[in-house]
This record gives sequence, C-alpha cells and structure tokens, in this order.
Amino acid sequence: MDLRKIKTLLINPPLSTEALYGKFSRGGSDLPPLSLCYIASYLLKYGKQVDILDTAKLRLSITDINKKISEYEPDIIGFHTVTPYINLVKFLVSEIKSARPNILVIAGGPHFMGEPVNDIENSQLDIAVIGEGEQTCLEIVEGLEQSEINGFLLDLAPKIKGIVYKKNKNIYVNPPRELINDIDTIPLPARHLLPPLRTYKVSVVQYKRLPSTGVLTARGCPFKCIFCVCSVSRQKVRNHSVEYVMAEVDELIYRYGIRDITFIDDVFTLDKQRTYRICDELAKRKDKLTWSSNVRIGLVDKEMLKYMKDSGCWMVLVGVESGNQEILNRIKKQIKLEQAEQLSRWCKEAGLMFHPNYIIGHPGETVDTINQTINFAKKLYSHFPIFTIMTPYPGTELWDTAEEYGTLNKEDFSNFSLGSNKPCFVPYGLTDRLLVKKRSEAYRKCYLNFPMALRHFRSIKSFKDVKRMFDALNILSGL
Ligand code: B12
Ligand code: SF4
Repeated sequence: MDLRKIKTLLINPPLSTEALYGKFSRGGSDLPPLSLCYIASYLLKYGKQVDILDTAKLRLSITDINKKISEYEPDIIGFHTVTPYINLVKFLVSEIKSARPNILVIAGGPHFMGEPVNDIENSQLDIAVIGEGEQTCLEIVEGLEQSEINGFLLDLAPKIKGIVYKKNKNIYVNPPRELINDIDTIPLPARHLLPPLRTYKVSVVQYKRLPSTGVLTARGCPFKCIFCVCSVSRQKVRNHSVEYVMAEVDELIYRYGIRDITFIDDVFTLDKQRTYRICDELAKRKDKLTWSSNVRIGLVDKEMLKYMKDSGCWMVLVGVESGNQEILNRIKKQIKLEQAEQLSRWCKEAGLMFHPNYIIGHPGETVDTINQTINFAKKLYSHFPIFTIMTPYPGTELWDTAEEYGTLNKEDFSNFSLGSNKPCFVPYGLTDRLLVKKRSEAYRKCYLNFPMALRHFRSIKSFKDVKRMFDALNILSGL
C-alpha cells in the first residue's frame, strides 16, 4: 500500500506570561515546551515529518498563526494544553477547522486528565490525547498515512489507546494508554525545532547564570497531594539513565551554550544512588554549569545537600505549601512542619539557597491559618519564597471534592492561572479579594524585612547578582 506523507505541526498556544502570571509576570518563566519537544523527537525517530510552533514565545497573532499553517501545510495540528489555555485552544481549533476541515486537529497535555469528553463535546477538536503522547501521536500519524481523515476516524482511531475522539458528532473513549516504561527510548527532546533557547526567559529567581533552561531526568511522582495533577497523571516513577541525562546536559552546554539548568522533575532526589551519580557527573562540568532542582521534604538529607552543592547546585525548590500542620495533613502532603524547618537549616549549612513554595486558600483555610503560613514563611531561612493561590486543576482529588470546602468556579478556566487576581477556588468563610490581598501581604512581609535584605546582600558576588536583585525588587514594587 502507498502511504501518504504526513506532516505534523505541534503548537504551543499564544498565552503570554502576562496572562499567566498577572502582576507577577516579570517574575514568571516561559521555559520551552518540553512536552512538544519529546513528541517531536519521537516522531523524528520514526522518520516522520514534524515541526513545532511556539506561538507564545514568538508572540504570534491569529493572522500570523494562519500564515504559518498555510506555509507548512500540515495534515495534523497538535496543541499543548494546560487548563488556563483551554478556551484559547478551543477558539484556535474552531478557526482552523472552519477554514481547513481536512486537517486532523488534536490536543494533549495535563488539562485532559480532567473531563476530556466535555472538552471534545464543546469544541471542534477531533482528538484529545490522554496521558503520555509520544506513542499515541506516532500511531495517529501512522493511521493518517494509511487513510484520509474520515476513513482514519472510522476505521483506525478505534484501535488507538489513550484517546477520546469524535466521529460524526459521536464521542468515543478508548482504553487508556500504558505509561512508557523505558523513557530512554524517547530521544533527547527536539529543542532544535524551537526558537533559540537563550531567548526563553527563566524567572529572575530561578537562574544563577544565563542562558538557563529546564531538564527532566525522570517522569512520575508516587505521592498523592490532592491539588496536584502529577498525583494522578503518572504515579509510576520512571528514571532516565544517568547516561541519557548527561548526554542531554552536554548537548545543552556544547550545542546550545546553556550555563545553568533547573531539574524540573517532580522529585529529583527520589532515587538516592542515581542522584549521587548525577552529582558526580555534574561535578566534572562544574566550571561550565550551575544548577538547581526541585526536591521533596523527606527525600533529601544534609549529606546529599552538601554533595549537591559541591557539584554546582546553588538552589533547591521545595513545596512547603502551608504553615499549618492540619492543612498539610488535609492536602495529603505527607510532611511535617519541623521537617521543612530542618531542610531550610540544612540548606543554610550547605550554602544552598532555599526556594519554598506556599499556597494560600487551602481547603479548610481561615485567616488564622493564612497568617500562620505567612509567619512560618517569614521565620524560615529562605531566599525566594513564592506564594500562589490554590488552584484545583481538573482530574485532581481537590477538583472533585472542592465543594466540600468552598466554591469552585468550574465555568471559567481563564482564572486557573497562578497569577490570576480572581481565584477560581474560594474556601468557605473567605473571599477572593481577601486571598489576593493576603498573597500581596505575604510577599511584602517575607521580602521587605532586614534579615531577608541582608541574606540577599550577602549573596551578591557579581554585578549580575546586583541586577538580578533589582529585577526581583522591581517585581515586588508591583504589589
Ligand atoms: C516545567 C513546568 C513548567 C515550566 C515550563 C512549562 C512548559 N512550557 O512546558 C513553567 C515554569 C514555565 C510552567 C508554567 C506553567 N505551568 Co507548569 N509545569 C511544569 C512541570 C513541572 C513539568 C512539565 C513537563 O515538562 N513535563 C514533562 C512532559 C513530558 O509531560 P507533559 O507536559 O505532561 O507532556 C506529556 C503529555 O501531557 C502529553 N502532551 C502534552 N502536550 C501535548 C500535546 C499534544 C499534541 C499531544 C498529542 C500530547 C501532549 O504528551 C507529553 C509527553 O508525554 C509540570 C508538572 C509535570 N511533572 O508535568 C507542571 C504543570 C504542567 N504546570 C502546570 C501549570 C498550571 C502551569 C501554569 C499554567 C502556571 C501558571 N502560571 O498559571 C504555567 C503554564 C505555562 C505553559 N506555557 O505551559 C500544571 C498543569 C495543570 C493543568 N491542568 O493545567 C502542572 C501539571 C503542575 C501541577 N502539578 O499541577 N510549568
Ligand atoms: S505536589 Fe509534588 S509531591 Fe505532591 S503529588 Fe505533586 S509532584 Fe508529587
């Protein structure tokens, strides 16, 4: 059989950092869309033709996007979708479908862990991909090689696991797709299809040197925090081999000129042995690379922190979430406040910066518990405490149980971005205005005090550090 040559265009939707982070936009990151890079590299491995259009980075208008589509002439367009984008994605899909009904339009991403049938029903999307997209995307491309769109949806789509799709206004939900066991079978993410890496902006509080970027060394998280999509999307943890990780690090250093990396794994230090081995390798590149990583309380000790520091690590990012133990228990964080205090002390001793994340507006939150969080955050040794307002994403336990604790506006997804000034979830007894006010108060109290100023003053080693500090102050001035 003669196969059709299929072109796939993967699109990162054009939502600006302003829309995503509101008045904190100058502190927000626009790291490259790695999910699309993995899907692209997997398709390239099988000889398929694919490109990525990062419309957010390139700040493209609808007219620009249409022009790019006309130039590339794709058979498949695939959108990356996080919840705050979903309405925008639906709008773009309807624009594309009304002008070009023969393009198969698909979308994937964490948003579809929630209610994909709803999303398909209320949009012109042909297919929503649930879970990891590499293998599913390949099967979609291979299917479309064999048949035009209608024949594909009729005969071949039913055989593809991990999709919800629409055919003649009927919606079909296929069995789930298994997680990819050996994630080293996915080639290094195809960053070469993106705009130059150095043009991506990493948050001012998240890099030591520029250019800086994110790397994923593992997939999955075994914990079950009730607000987090990772607790449902792929609980099984799969590691890249140290060889894979270092090949990626070396590519970033030597091909892209990267000088600083953030490991964006959910729990970077889960496998102790592997963490030590990665540190050993990073230590050999210490003059070329600084790095930071997400760590989880309870999965890192003093010895490991010192080891990390010696291999070029300068900061750890940690989810502390609340200063009230009952709330930590309610959100199933499985940590104790004392452990957070201990970790911050260990970071100080190891000479690492400590970047804790806190959430305001938990289930059962009161003004008292918010004040406890602010006081706890102020007391802890840290450099960059971050405060966001609770956002229960579709698919999480809190999405299902939110009404027990407050009101959740499930109608307007544009408020599901972390910088929103109109929180989507308001615990009973509180108001949205109070949550926003308390977030600003938290920043003011934690940053505008003498010990914090001294800590930052002491961390200045170069003119660039001074500039970074002024940039950070600039963000605070917007509060
Ligand atoms: C790094 C990161 C960031 C970085 C980089 C984001 C980026 N451009 O990729 C920064 C800091 C910029 C960021 C910002 C935001 N993030 Co973020 N981020 C992450 C994190 C930690 C890793 C993302 C990642 O690379 N994962 C690895 C890849 C392999 O997995 P994946 O993204 O899920 O992609 C797979 C599948 O979903 C699917 N897929 C994804 N896209 C597509 C597209 C198609 C066509 C197909 C077929 C399949 C498919 O296939 C992929 C490969 O297997 C995740 C948590 C996590 N562990 O995933 C949160 C996460 C994705 N972020 C989240 C959120 C909410 C945001 C923000 C909206 C926050 C805000 N400001 O309001 C913004 C959105 C910005 C954006 N452009 O996406 C939520 C999303 C929840 C949701 N339902 O929307 C997550 C899941 C965190 C959480 N615990 O809840 N984020
Ligand atoms: S918040 Fe962190 S520890 Fe909890 S489920 Fe999400 S990634 Fe895992």
